[in-house]
Amino acid sequence: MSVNQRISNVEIRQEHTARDNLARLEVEGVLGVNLMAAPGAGKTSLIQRTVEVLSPSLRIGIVEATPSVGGPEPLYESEVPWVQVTTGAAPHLDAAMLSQALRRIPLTAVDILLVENVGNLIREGPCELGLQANVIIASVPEGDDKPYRYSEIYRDADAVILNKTDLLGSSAFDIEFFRRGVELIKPGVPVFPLSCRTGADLYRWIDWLALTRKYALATMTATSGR
Ligand SMILES: Nc1nc2c(ncn2[C@@H]2O[C@H](COP(=O)(O)OP(=O)(O)O)[C@@H](O)[C@H]2O)c(=O)[nH]1
Ligand SMILES: [Mg+2]
Repeated sequence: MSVNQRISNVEIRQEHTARDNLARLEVEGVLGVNLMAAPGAGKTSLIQRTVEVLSPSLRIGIVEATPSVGGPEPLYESEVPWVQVTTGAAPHLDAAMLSQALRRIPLTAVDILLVENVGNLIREGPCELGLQANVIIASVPEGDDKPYRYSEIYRDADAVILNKTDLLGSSAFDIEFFRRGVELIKPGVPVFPLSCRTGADLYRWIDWLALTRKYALATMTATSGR
């Protein structure tokens, strides 16, 4: 078997597993959201804020992918279903790892599953997980050129968050340049500048998430005939 064939077999298996993951989420009426960002952009902070605002009216579950075990975890209230997955040398969480995590999360007690992917902006290997939405979190200290430099991953985005807007005044970040970059790569994708630290404009992300869950649920119900 050639190397190319082996690669494509892995991709086929991953795609199969991704579809299976999606089916498991949909049967339980769960919206799965893949949060992608560079390390330190604010994935964990955004999840914490989202839990604070939405729980318990919408029940959040969390999968946190980290390259290695350890750190001052868990970072969430004990009643929030939370599973940590160690990815080792893999650049991203993959469908098989997510599949294992889904077995450890009580999906019947979850409305929105937030998946904190490994901090990495390089799109590498089969990245399809079987989640319904991809969200990229950029942050002001990283600079305003990220959409131009990491266009592959921005192409996958259903929404883009610009975190740490509390630092805008003290940096040379040009928010219009950033927005133009996102628009160039993925026309029409919503951009939500906010601050997890101060809570400023957080509601735009929360509204989008709740609405996306509502539409996803309507689609799931229509397809499953429930
Ligand atoms: N100034 C500022 N710092 C933030 C904000 N959100 C997160 N941080 C800080 O950025 C660091 C990394 O945040 P974290 O959520 O752990 O990022 P992650 O690696 O993407 O999960 C922490 O020290 C946070 O306190 C924000 O809106 N403003
Ligand atoms: Mg984190």
